[in-house]
Amino acid sequence: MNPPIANDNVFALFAAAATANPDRAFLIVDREPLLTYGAMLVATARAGAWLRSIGISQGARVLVQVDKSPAAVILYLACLRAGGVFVPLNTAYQAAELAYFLADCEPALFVTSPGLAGEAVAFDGARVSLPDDLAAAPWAAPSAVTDAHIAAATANRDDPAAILYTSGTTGRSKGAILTHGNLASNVTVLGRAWHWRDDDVLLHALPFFHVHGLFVALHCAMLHASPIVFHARFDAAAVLRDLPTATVFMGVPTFYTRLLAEPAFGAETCRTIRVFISGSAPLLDATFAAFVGRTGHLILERYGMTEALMVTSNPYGGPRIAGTVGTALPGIAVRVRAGVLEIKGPNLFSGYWRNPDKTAEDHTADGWFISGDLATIDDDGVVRIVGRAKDLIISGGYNIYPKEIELAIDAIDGVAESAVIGVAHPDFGEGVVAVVAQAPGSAVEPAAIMAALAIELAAFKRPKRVFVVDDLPRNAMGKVQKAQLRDHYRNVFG
Ligand code: MLC
Ligand code: AMP
Repeated sequence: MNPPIANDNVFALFAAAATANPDRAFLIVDREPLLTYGAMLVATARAGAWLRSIGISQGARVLVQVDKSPAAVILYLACLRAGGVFVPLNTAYQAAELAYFLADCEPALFVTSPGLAGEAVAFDGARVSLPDDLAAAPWAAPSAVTDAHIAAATANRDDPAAILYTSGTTGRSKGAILTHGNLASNVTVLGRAWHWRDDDVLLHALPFFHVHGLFVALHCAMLHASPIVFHARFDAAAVLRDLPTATVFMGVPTFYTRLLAEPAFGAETCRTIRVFISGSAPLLDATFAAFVGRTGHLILERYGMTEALMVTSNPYGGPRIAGTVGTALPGIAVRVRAGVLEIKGPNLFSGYWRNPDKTAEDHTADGWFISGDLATIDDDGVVRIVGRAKDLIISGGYNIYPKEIELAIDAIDGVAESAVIGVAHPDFGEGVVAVVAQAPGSAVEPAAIMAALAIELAAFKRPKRVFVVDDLPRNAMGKVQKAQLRDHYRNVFG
Protein backbone atom coordinates (compact mmCIF):
# COMPACT_ATOMS: atom_id res chain seq x y z
CA MET A 1 0.00 0.00 0.00
CA ASN A 2 2.99 2.27 -0.41
CA PRO A 3 4.04 2.71 -4.02
CA PRO A 4 7.22 4.60 -4.81
CA ILE A 5 6.75 8.14 -6.09
CA ALA A 6 9.42 9.05 -8.58
CA ASN A 7 8.41 12.08 -10.59
CA ASP A 8 7.97 15.83 -10.26
CA ASN A 9 5.02 15.53 -7.87
CA VAL A 10 5.98 17.76 -4.91
CA PHE A 11 4.87 14.94 -2.63
CA ALA A 12 7.86 12.95 -3.91
CA LEU A 13 10.10 15.29 -1.90
CA PHE A 14 8.15 14.61 1.28
CA ALA A 15 7.99 10.89 0.57
CA ALA A 16 11.77 10.72 0.21
CA ALA A 17 12.29 12.34 3.63
CA ALA A 18 9.58 10.20 5.21
CA THR A 19 10.97 7.00 3.74
CA ALA A 20 14.35 7.82 5.27
CA ASN A 21 12.77 8.59 8.68
CA PRO A 22 9.74 6.30 8.99
CA ASP A 23 9.76 6.19 12.80
CA ARG A 24 9.88 9.90 13.35
CA ALA A 25 6.71 11.58 14.68
CA PHE A 26 4.79 13.43 11.96
CA LEU A 27 1.93 15.13 13.85
CA ILE A 28 1.95 15.71 17.58
CA VAL A 29 -1.52 16.49 18.91
CA ASP A 30 -2.11 17.33 22.57
CA ARG A 31 1.49 16.30 23.28
CA GLU A 32 0.91 12.79 21.89
CA PRO A 33 2.42 11.62 18.60
CA LEU A 34 -0.53 10.86 16.36
CA LEU A 35 1.21 9.48 13.28
CA THR A 36 4.78 8.66 12.35
CA TYR A 37 6.16 9.66 8.96
CA GLY A 38 5.91 6.01 7.96
CA ALA A 39 2.24 6.00 8.95
CA MET A 40 1.76 9.22 6.98
CA LEU A 41 2.96 7.45 3.85
CA VAL A 42 0.49 4.63 4.38
CA ALA A 43 -2.42 6.93 5.27
CA THR A 44 -1.88 9.20 2.27
CA ALA A 45 -1.54 6.23 -0.08
CA ARG A 46 -4.86 4.93 1.18
CA ALA A 47 -6.58 8.32 1.06
CA GLY A 48 -5.11 8.97 -2.40
CA ALA A 49 -6.41 5.63 -3.60
CA TRP A 50 -9.83 6.52 -2.23
CA LEU A 51 -9.76 9.82 -4.11
CA ARG A 52 -8.91 7.97 -7.31
CA SER A 53 -11.66 5.45 -6.67
CA ILE A 54 -14.19 8.28 -6.68
CA GLY A 55 -12.82 9.73 -9.89
CA ILE A 56 -10.17 12.24 -8.79
CA SER A 57 -7.31 12.13 -11.26
CA GLN A 58 -4.86 14.56 -12.78
CA GLY A 59 -6.34 18.04 -12.94
CA ALA A 60 -9.61 17.36 -11.07
CA ARG A 61 -10.36 20.09 -8.55
CA VAL A 62 -11.05 19.16 -4.94
CA LEU A 63 -12.74 22.16 -3.30
CA VAL A 64 -12.24 22.04 0.43
CA GLN A 65 -13.77 24.02 3.29
CA VAL A 66 -12.70 22.01 6.32
CA ASP A 67 -11.56 22.57 9.87
CA LYS A 68 -7.83 22.26 10.41
CA SER A 69 -7.33 18.69 11.59
CA PRO A 70 -5.00 15.73 11.00
CA ALA A 71 -7.61 14.36 8.60
CA ALA A 72 -7.43 17.60 6.60
CA VAL A 73 -3.63 17.28 6.36
CA ILE A 74 -3.92 13.71 5.06
CA LEU A 75 -6.59 14.78 2.57
CA TYR A 76 -4.31 17.51 1.20
CA LEU A 77 -1.32 15.20 0.83
CA ALA A 78 -3.50 12.48 -0.70
CA CYS A 79 -4.78 14.97 -3.23
CA LEU A 80 -1.19 15.73 -4.27
CA ARG A 81 -0.49 12.00 -4.55
CA ALA A 82 -3.61 11.34 -6.60
CA GLY A 83 -2.87 14.21 -8.99
CA GLY A 84 -5.88 16.26 -7.92
CA VAL A 85 -5.85 20.02 -7.59
CA PHE A 86 -6.37 21.11 -3.98
CA VAL A 87 -8.55 24.21 -3.63
CA PRO A 88 -8.76 25.25 0.04
CA LEU A 89 -11.18 27.88 1.29
CA ASN A 90 -11.29 29.99 4.45
CA THR A 91 -13.41 28.24 7.08
CA ALA A 92 -15.08 31.57 7.85
CA TYR A 93 -16.73 31.86 4.42
CA GLN A 94 -20.49 32.01 4.46
CA ALA A 95 -22.84 30.19 2.07
CA ALA A 96 -23.21 33.26 -0.16
CA GLU A 97 -19.44 33.48 -0.60
CA LEU A 98 -19.03 29.73 -1.24
CA ALA A 99 -21.50 29.68 -4.12
CA TYR A 100 -19.06 31.73 -6.20
CA PHE A 101 -16.16 29.33 -5.68
CA LEU A 102 -18.31 26.29 -6.48
CA ALA A 103 -19.38 27.83 -9.76
CA ASP A 104 -15.93 29.15 -10.68
CA CYS A 105 -13.77 26.12 -10.01
CA GLU A 106 -16.28 23.38 -10.94
CA PRO A 107 -14.90 20.86 -8.48
CA ALA A 108 -15.05 17.12 -9.03
CA LEU A 109 -15.42 16.84 -5.24
CA PHE A 110 -16.52 19.28 -2.53
CA VAL A 111 -15.28 18.46 0.97
CA THR A 112 -16.84 20.17 3.99
CA SER A 113 -16.70 19.95 7.79
CA PRO A 114 -19.61 19.53 10.18
CA GLY A 115 -20.69 22.94 11.42
CA LEU A 116 -19.16 25.03 8.62
CA ALA A 117 -21.20 26.95 6.04
CA GLY A 118 -20.26 24.55 3.23
CA GLU A 119 -22.46 21.83 4.71
CA ALA A 120 -25.57 23.84 3.89
CA VAL A 121 -24.63 24.99 0.39
CA ALA A 122 -26.39 23.48 -2.60
CA PHE A 123 -24.09 21.54 -4.92
CA ASP A 124 -25.04 18.98 -7.57
CA GLY A 125 -21.70 17.15 -7.75
CA ALA A 126 -19.92 14.72 -5.44
CA ARG A 127 -19.50 15.91 -1.88
CA VAL A 128 -18.25 14.43 1.34
CA SER A 129 -18.14 15.57 4.97
CA LEU A 130 -14.77 15.15 6.65
CA PRO A 131 -14.80 14.43 10.39
CA ASP A 132 -11.82 15.61 12.50
CA ASP A 133 -11.20 12.04 13.62
CA LEU A 134 -8.81 10.26 11.25
CA ALA A 135 -10.28 6.87 12.11
CA ALA A 136 -13.66 8.05 10.84
CA ALA A 137 -12.33 9.52 7.56
CA PRO A 138 -14.11 8.29 4.43
CA TRP A 139 -11.00 6.45 3.21
CA ALA A 140 -10.70 4.52 6.48
CA ALA A 141 -13.65 2.22 5.74
CA PRO A 142 -12.38 -1.25 4.73
CA SER A 143 -14.45 -1.14 1.54
CA ALA A 144 -13.22 2.31 0.50
CA VAL A 145 -10.14 1.26 -1.42
CA THR A 146 -9.13 -1.48 -3.79
CA ASP A 147 -5.61 -2.32 -4.95
CA ALA A 148 -6.50 -1.08 -8.42
CA HIS A 149 -6.51 2.50 -7.17
CA ILE A 150 -3.28 2.57 -5.26
CA ALA A 151 -0.74 3.66 -7.91
CA ALA A 152 0.56 7.18 -7.34
CA ALA A 153 -0.01 9.82 -9.99
CA THR A 154 2.90 11.01 -12.03
CA ALA A 155 3.01 14.75 -12.19
CA ASN A 156 5.06 17.04 -14.34
CA ARG A 157 6.59 20.16 -12.98
CA ASP A 158 3.99 22.25 -14.82
CA ASP A 159 0.95 20.31 -13.61
CA PRO A 160 -1.29 22.20 -11.19
CA ALA A 161 -1.12 21.09 -7.56
CA ALA A 162 -3.40 23.71 -6.04
CA ILE A 163 -5.56 26.70 -6.79
CA LEU A 164 -5.65 29.36 -4.09
CA TYR A 165 -8.26 32.03 -4.42
CA THR A 166 -7.17 35.55 -3.80
CA SER A 167 -9.48 38.52 -3.95
CA GLY A 168 -9.09 41.28 -6.45
CA THR A 169 -9.60 44.99 -6.70
CA THR A 170 -12.83 44.36 -8.59
CA GLY A 171 -14.21 42.50 -5.57
CA ARG A 172 -14.20 39.11 -7.39
CA SER A 173 -11.84 36.38 -6.28
CA LYS A 174 -9.47 34.84 -8.77
CA GLY A 175 -7.83 31.44 -8.48
CA ALA A 176 -4.03 31.43 -8.62
CA ILE A 177 -2.83 28.15 -10.10
CA LEU A 178 0.27 26.81 -8.36
CA THR A 179 2.15 23.97 -9.96
CA HIS A 180 4.10 21.10 -8.47
CA GLY A 181 7.23 22.87 -9.74
CA ASN A 182 6.31 26.13 -7.97
CA LEU A 183 5.80 24.36 -4.65
CA ALA A 184 8.88 22.13 -4.94
CA SER A 185 11.26 24.94 -5.87
CA ASN A 186 9.99 27.27 -3.15
CA VAL A 187 10.19 24.78 -0.28
CA THR A 188 13.65 23.68 -1.35
CA VAL A 189 14.93 27.25 -1.34
CA LEU A 190 13.27 28.04 2.02
CA GLY A 191 14.69 24.96 3.71
CA ARG A 192 18.20 26.10 2.83
CA ALA A 193 17.61 29.80 3.54
CA TRP A 194 16.35 29.09 7.05
CA HIS A 195 19.00 26.44 7.76
CA TRP A 196 16.36 23.83 8.45
CA ARG A 197 17.86 21.08 10.57
CA ASP A 198 17.22 17.41 10.86
CA ASP A 199 16.20 17.74 14.49
CA ASP A 200 13.85 20.70 14.03
CA VAL A 201 10.33 20.58 15.47
CA LEU A 202 7.74 23.00 14.05
CA LEU A 203 4.91 24.46 16.11
CA HIS A 204 2.12 24.90 13.53
CA ALA A 205 -0.70 27.23 14.60
CA LEU A 206 -1.50 28.88 11.25
CA PRO A 207 -4.66 28.31 9.26
CA PHE A 208 -4.41 25.59 6.68
CA PHE A 209 -6.04 27.33 3.71
CA HIS A 210 -3.40 29.94 2.84
CA VAL A 211 0.12 29.86 1.47
CA HIS A 212 1.66 30.58 4.88
CA GLY A 213 0.27 27.61 6.81
CA LEU A 214 0.00 25.20 3.88
CA PHE A 215 3.03 25.75 1.66
CA VAL A 216 5.54 27.45 3.93
CA ALA A 217 5.02 25.89 7.35
CA LEU A 218 3.77 22.40 6.47
CA HIS A 219 6.07 21.95 3.47
CA CYS A 220 9.26 23.10 5.22
CA ALA A 221 8.64 20.60 8.01
CA MET A 222 7.76 17.76 5.65
CA LEU A 223 10.78 18.32 3.41
CA HIS A 224 12.90 17.41 6.43
CA ALA A 225 10.54 14.89 8.03
CA SER A 226 10.34 17.21 11.04
CA PRO A 227 7.75 16.58 13.72
CA ILE A 228 4.87 19.09 13.70
CA VAL A 229 3.29 20.17 16.97
CA PHE A 230 -0.19 20.58 15.58
CA HIS A 231 -2.53 23.30 16.87
CA ALA A 232 -5.93 23.51 15.21
CA ARG A 233 -5.95 27.30 15.68
CA PHE A 234 -3.76 30.00 17.18
CA ASP A 235 -4.34 30.31 20.90
CA ALA A 236 -1.64 32.28 22.73
CA ALA A 237 -1.91 30.27 25.97
CA ALA A 238 -1.62 26.95 24.10
CA VAL A 239 1.37 28.23 22.12
CA LEU A 240 3.04 29.34 25.34
CA ARG A 241 2.55 25.86 26.75
CA ASP A 242 3.98 24.04 23.71
CA LEU A 243 6.74 26.41 22.57
CA PRO A 244 9.32 24.63 24.78
CA THR A 245 8.71 21.46 22.76
CA ALA A 246 9.52 23.16 19.44
CA THR A 247 12.47 24.75 17.63
CA VAL A 248 10.72 26.71 14.85
CA PHE A 249 7.64 28.92 15.01
CA MET A 250 5.94 30.77 12.14
CA GLY A 251 3.25 33.37 12.41
CA VAL A 252 1.59 36.51 11.15
CA PRO A 253 2.43 39.67 13.15
CA THR A 254 -0.79 39.34 15.20
CA PHE A 255 0.56 36.06 16.62
CA TYR A 256 3.60 37.92 17.92
CA THR A 257 1.67 40.85 19.41
CA ARG A 258 -0.67 38.36 21.11
CA LEU A 259 2.29 36.41 22.53
CA LEU A 260 3.78 39.65 23.83
CA ALA A 261 0.46 40.42 25.53
CA GLU A 262 0.94 37.29 27.68
CA PRO A 263 2.76 38.29 30.87
CA ALA A 264 4.28 34.81 31.21
CA PHE A 265 5.88 34.96 27.75
CA GLY A 266 9.65 35.45 27.87
CA ALA A 267 13.12 34.05 27.25
CA GLU A 268 12.34 30.96 29.31
CA THR A 269 9.31 30.09 27.14
CA CYS A 270 11.53 30.37 24.05
CA ARG A 271 14.49 28.40 25.38
CA THR A 272 14.29 25.69 22.71
CA ILE A 273 13.37 27.94 19.78
CA ARG A 274 15.93 28.32 17.00
CA VAL A 275 13.99 30.80 14.86
CA PHE A 276 10.76 32.80 14.89
CA ILE A 277 9.56 33.67 11.38
CA SER A 278 6.99 36.33 10.48
CA GLY A 279 5.17 37.25 7.29
CA SER A 280 1.86 37.85 5.47
CA ALA A 281 1.63 41.42 6.81
CA PRO A 282 4.08 44.12 7.90
CA LEU A 283 5.79 43.44 11.22
CA LEU A 284 5.90 46.73 13.09
CA ASP A 285 9.31 47.94 14.26
CA ALA A 286 7.78 48.24 17.74
CA THR A 287 6.81 44.55 17.75
CA PHE A 288 10.26 43.51 16.51
CA ALA A 289 11.92 45.61 19.25
CA ALA A 290 9.58 44.45 22.02
CA PHE A 291 10.20 40.84 21.00
CA VAL A 292 13.98 41.16 21.19
CA GLY A 293 13.66 42.94 24.51
CA ARG A 294 11.47 40.23 26.00
CA THR A 295 13.01 37.09 24.49
CA GLY A 296 16.38 37.95 22.96
CA HIS A 297 15.08 36.68 19.58
CA LEU A 298 15.26 38.75 16.40
CA ILE A 299 12.14 37.76 14.45
CA LEU A 300 13.08 36.74 10.91
CA GLU A 301 10.72 38.57 8.56
CA ARG A 302 10.06 37.37 5.03
CA TYR A 303 7.75 38.52 2.27
CA GLY A 304 5.53 36.61 -0.09
CA MET A 305 2.16 36.35 -1.72
CA THR A 306 -0.23 33.75 -3.07
CA GLU A 307 0.84 34.19 -6.69
CA ALA A 308 4.57 34.06 -5.99
CA LEU A 309 4.91 32.03 -2.78
CA MET A 310 7.92 33.24 -0.78
CA VAL A 311 9.91 35.94 -2.53
CA THR A 312 12.36 37.58 -0.10
CA SER A 313 13.70 36.80 3.35
CA ASN A 314 15.87 38.37 5.98
CA PRO A 315 19.03 36.33 6.42
CA TYR A 316 19.29 33.46 8.86
CA GLY A 317 22.93 34.23 9.56
CA GLY A 318 23.31 37.93 8.74
CA PRO A 319 21.60 40.98 10.19
CA ARG A 320 17.81 40.88 10.46
CA ILE A 321 16.72 44.45 9.96
CA ALA A 322 13.35 45.62 11.29
CA GLY A 323 11.17 47.19 8.61
CA THR A 324 12.83 45.24 5.80
CA VAL A 325 11.89 41.92 4.28
CA GLY A 326 15.44 40.98 3.31
CA THR A 327 16.78 40.04 -0.09
CA ALA A 328 15.35 37.95 -2.94
CA LEU A 329 15.57 34.22 -2.26
CA PRO A 330 18.04 32.30 -4.45
CA GLY A 331 16.76 31.81 -8.00
CA ILE A 332 14.17 34.59 -7.63
CA ALA A 333 14.56 38.08 -9.13
CA VAL A 334 12.91 41.27 -7.91
CA ARG A 335 12.91 44.78 -9.31
CA VAL A 336 10.99 47.99 -8.71
CA ARG A 337 9.21 49.71 -11.60
CA ALA A 338 7.24 52.90 -10.97
CA GLY A 339 7.53 52.18 -7.27
CA VAL A 340 5.95 48.72 -7.55
CA LEU A 341 7.76 45.46 -6.79
CA GLU A 342 7.94 43.03 -9.70
CA ILE A 343 8.92 39.38 -9.39
CA LYS A 344 10.30 36.65 -11.65
CA GLY A 345 11.36 33.08 -10.98
CA PRO A 346 10.32 29.43 -10.70
CA ASN A 347 8.08 30.47 -7.78
CA LEU A 348 5.62 32.33 -10.04
CA PHE A 349 2.14 30.84 -10.42
CA SER A 350 1.12 29.67 -13.87
CA GLY A 351 -1.87 32.00 -14.20
CA TYR A 352 -5.34 32.76 -12.88
CA TRP A 353 -7.85 29.98 -13.31
CA ARG A 354 -9.84 30.53 -16.48
CA ASN A 355 -8.85 34.18 -16.50
CA PRO A 356 -6.15 34.85 -19.11
CA ASP A 357 -7.01 38.55 -19.30
CA LYS A 358 -6.32 39.09 -15.62
CA THR A 359 -3.18 36.95 -15.87
CA ALA A 360 -1.90 39.16 -18.70
CA GLU A 361 -2.86 42.35 -16.86
CA ASP A 362 -0.78 41.36 -13.82
CA HIS A 363 2.37 40.61 -15.85
CA THR A 364 4.70 42.89 -17.76
CA ALA A 365 5.38 42.19 -21.43
CA ASP A 366 8.72 40.63 -20.44
CA GLY A 367 7.17 38.20 -17.98
CA TRP A 368 7.53 39.84 -14.56
CA PHE A 369 4.63 39.54 -12.12
CA ILE A 370 3.40 42.90 -10.86
CA SER A 371 2.95 42.44 -7.12
CA GLY A 372 0.94 45.58 -6.37
CA ASP A 373 3.20 46.22 -3.37
CA LEU A 374 5.16 49.48 -3.22
CA ALA A 375 8.79 48.80 -2.40
CA THR A 376 12.33 50.09 -2.40
CA ILE A 377 15.48 48.05 -2.96
CA ASP A 378 18.80 49.31 -1.61
CA ASP A 379 22.28 48.76 -3.04
CA ASP A 380 22.64 45.51 -1.11
CA GLY A 381 19.38 44.20 -2.59
CA VAL A 382 17.50 44.62 0.69
CA VAL A 383 13.77 45.15 0.06
CA ARG A 384 11.44 47.34 2.07
CA ILE A 385 7.69 47.13 1.53
CA VAL A 386 6.61 50.74 1.90
CA GLY A 387 2.96 50.63 0.87
CA ARG A 388 0.42 49.16 -1.52
CA ALA A 389 -0.58 50.21 -5.01
CA LYS A 390 -3.61 47.90 -4.67
CA ASP A 391 -6.59 48.86 -2.54
CA LEU A 392 -6.17 46.08 0.00
CA ILE A 393 -6.53 45.78 3.77
CA ILE A 394 -4.50 43.15 5.63
CA SER A 395 -6.14 42.33 8.94
CA GLY A 396 -4.54 39.73 11.18
CA GLY A 397 -2.85 38.32 8.06
CA TYR A 398 -6.09 37.97 6.09
CA ASN A 399 -6.51 39.99 2.92
CA ILE A 400 -9.69 41.98 2.65
CA TYR A 401 -10.54 43.80 -0.57
CA PRO A 402 -12.54 46.97 0.16
CA LYS A 403 -14.40 46.69 -3.14
CA GLU A 404 -16.08 43.46 -2.07
CA ILE A 405 -17.30 45.02 1.18
CA GLU A 406 -18.36 48.23 -0.54
CA LEU A 407 -20.45 46.31 -3.08
CA ALA A 408 -22.22 44.49 -0.24
CA ILE A 409 -22.87 47.72 1.67
CA ASP A 410 -24.02 49.63 -1.41
CA ALA A 411 -26.70 46.99 -2.01
CA ILE A 412 -28.34 47.76 1.37
CA ASP A 413 -31.51 49.87 1.30
CA GLY A 414 -30.95 53.52 2.14
CA VAL A 415 -27.23 53.49 1.29
CA ALA A 416 -26.04 55.88 -1.41
CA GLU A 417 -22.43 54.74 -1.44
CA SER A 418 -19.65 53.63 0.85
CA ALA A 419 -15.90 53.67 1.32
CA VAL A 420 -14.12 50.88 3.18
CA ILE A 421 -10.69 51.62 4.60
CA GLY A 422 -8.06 50.00 6.80
CA VAL A 423 -7.07 51.80 9.98
CA ALA A 424 -4.29 50.96 12.47
CA HIS A 425 -5.53 48.30 14.89
CA PRO A 426 -3.54 47.15 17.93
CA ASP A 427 -4.38 43.46 17.51
CA PHE A 428 -5.01 42.92 13.78
CA GLY A 429 -2.52 45.49 12.42
CA GLU A 430 -5.27 47.01 10.32
CA GLY A 431 -8.95 47.04 11.20
CA VAL A 432 -11.77 47.45 8.69
CA VAL A 433 -13.78 50.68 8.91
CA ALA A 434 -16.78 51.47 6.69
CA VAL A 435 -17.83 55.04 6.00
CA VAL A 436 -21.35 54.98 4.62
CA ALA A 437 -23.16 57.82 2.86
CA GLN A 438 -26.88 57.51 3.27
CA ALA A 439 -29.26 58.24 0.44
CA PRO A 440 -31.10 61.58 0.73
CA GLY A 441 -34.14 61.16 2.95
CA SER A 442 -32.93 57.84 4.40
CA ALA A 443 -31.78 57.13 7.93
CA VAL A 444 -29.33 54.24 7.98
CA GLU A 445 -28.18 52.70 11.27
CA PRO A 446 -24.70 51.14 11.64
CA ALA A 447 -26.31 48.18 13.45
CA ALA A 448 -28.61 47.50 10.47
CA ILE A 449 -25.63 47.54 8.13
CA MET A 450 -23.74 45.10 10.32
CA ALA A 451 -26.79 42.82 10.50
CA ALA A 452 -27.13 42.79 6.71
CA LEU A 453 -23.42 42.05 6.22
CA ALA A 454 -23.50 39.21 8.74
CA ILE A 455 -25.53 37.16 6.25
CA GLU A 456 -23.25 37.93 3.31
CA LEU A 457 -19.68 38.08 4.54
CA ALA A 458 -17.25 36.08 6.64
CA ALA A 459 -16.85 37.67 10.09
CA PHE A 460 -13.22 38.68 9.56
CA LYS A 461 -14.18 40.83 6.54
CA ARG A 462 -16.95 42.74 8.28
CA PRO A 463 -16.20 46.29 9.40
CA LYS A 464 -15.21 46.58 13.04
CA ARG A 465 -16.71 50.10 12.95
CA VAL A 466 -19.33 51.73 10.71
CA PHE A 467 -19.77 55.51 10.41
CA VAL A 468 -22.78 57.02 8.67
CA VAL A 469 -22.20 60.36 6.92
CA ASP A 470 -24.11 62.53 4.45
CA ASP A 471 -21.36 62.67 1.81
CA LEU A 472 -18.00 61.07 1.10
CA PRO A 473 -15.09 63.45 0.45
CA ARG A 474 -14.15 63.66 -3.24
CA ASN A 475 -11.40 65.30 -5.22
CA ALA A 476 -11.87 67.51 -8.25
CA MET A 477 -12.06 64.41 -10.47
CA GLY A 478 -14.93 63.07 -8.34
CA LYS A 479 -12.83 60.26 -6.85
CA VAL A 480 -13.49 59.34 -3.21
CA GLN A 481 -10.59 60.54 -1.04
CA LYS A 482 -9.72 57.42 0.94
CA ALA A 483 -6.48 58.95 2.23
CA GLN A 484 -8.49 61.74 3.83
CA LEU A 485 -10.86 59.20 5.42
CA ARG A 486 -7.93 57.11 6.72
CA ASP A 487 -6.49 60.21 8.32
CA HIS A 488 -9.82 61.27 9.81
CA TYR A 489 -10.54 57.86 11.37
CA ARG A 490 -6.93 56.93 12.20
CA ASN A 491 -7.49 56.71 15.96
CA VAL A 492 -10.79 54.83 16.12
CA PHE A 493 -9.13 51.68 17.45
CA GLY A 494 -7.14 53.59 20.08
C1 MLC B 1 -10.70 36.66 13.29
N1 MLC B 1 -11.44 37.79 13.24
C2 MLC B 1 -10.79 38.69 12.52
C3 MLC B 1 -9.60 38.06 12.11
N2 MLC B 1 -9.57 36.80 12.60
N3 MLC B 1 -11.08 39.95 12.19
C4 MLC B 1 -10.23 40.62 11.43
N4 MLC B 1 -9.07 40.08 11.01
C5 MLC B 1 -8.74 38.80 11.32
N5 MLC B 1 -7.61 38.25 10.87
C6 MLC B 1 -12.74 38.08 13.84
C7 MLC B 1 -13.49 36.86 14.27
O1 MLC B 1 -14.26 36.40 13.21
C8 MLC B 1 -14.31 37.39 15.42
O2 MLC B 1 -15.38 38.12 14.89
C9 MLC B 1 -13.38 38.39 16.06
O3 MLC B 1 -12.50 38.80 15.02
C10 MLC B 1 -12.57 37.89 17.21
O4 MLC B 1 -12.01 36.65 16.86
P1 MLC B 1 -10.73 36.06 17.60
O5 MLC B 1 -11.18 34.91 18.44
O6 MLC B 1 -9.93 37.11 18.22
O7 MLC B 1 -9.95 35.58 16.35
P2 MLC B 1 -9.03 34.37 16.26
O8 MLC B 1 -9.82 33.15 15.98
O9 MLC B 1 -8.12 34.37 17.44
O10 MLC B 1 -8.22 34.71 14.92
C11 MLC B 1 -7.26 35.72 14.87
C12 MLC B 1 -6.02 35.14 14.20
C13 MLC B 1 -6.47 34.62 12.81
C14 MLC B 1 -5.00 36.26 14.03
C15 MLC B 1 -5.45 34.02 15.00
O11 MLC B 1 -7.05 35.68 12.07
C16 MLC B 1 -5.37 33.99 12.05
O12 MLC B 1 -5.02 32.83 12.27
N6 MLC B 1 -4.76 34.74 11.11
C17 MLC B 1 -3.69 34.21 10.23
C18 MLC B 1 -4.01 34.48 8.80
C19 MLC B 1 -3.02 33.82 7.86
O13 MLC B 1 -2.60 32.68 7.99
N7 MLC B 1 -2.60 34.53 6.85
C20 MLC B 1 -1.65 34.03 5.84
C21 MLC B 1 -2.08 34.45 4.45
S1 MLC B 1 -0.87 33.90 3.29
P3 MLC B 1 -16.81 38.10 15.56
O14 MLC B 1 -17.57 39.07 14.73
O15 MLC B 1 -17.30 36.70 15.44
O16 MLC B 1 -16.58 38.55 16.98
C22 MLC B 1 -0.11 35.32 2.77
C23 MLC B 1 1.14 35.16 1.98
C24 MLC B 1 2.30 35.27 2.89
O17 MLC B 1 -0.49 36.38 3.14
O18 MLC B 1 3.20 36.08 2.66
O19 MLC B 1 2.29 34.54 3.89
P1 AMP C 1 -1.88 37.09 -0.16
O1 AMP C 1 -2.33 37.61 -1.48
O2 AMP C 1 -2.96 36.72 0.77
O3 AMP C 1 -0.93 36.01 -0.35
O4 AMP C 1 -1.12 38.29 0.54
C1 AMP C 1 0.06 38.77 0.02
C2 AMP C 1 0.29 40.18 0.46
O5 AMP C 1 0.63 40.21 1.84
C3 AMP C 1 1.48 40.81 -0.23
O6 AMP C 1 1.17 41.27 -1.52
C4 AMP C 1 1.83 41.91 0.74
O7 AMP C 1 0.99 43.02 0.54
C5 AMP C 1 1.52 41.28 2.08
N1 AMP C 1 2.72 40.78 2.77
C6 AMP C 1 3.18 39.52 2.87
N2 AMP C 1 4.31 39.48 3.61
C7 AMP C 1 4.56 40.76 4.00
C8 AMP C 1 5.57 41.38 4.79
N3 AMP C 1 6.53 40.68 5.38
N4 AMP C 1 5.52 42.72 4.94
C9 AMP C 1 4.54 43.45 4.36
N5 AMP C 1 3.55 42.93 3.63
C10 AMP C 1 3.56 41.59 3.45
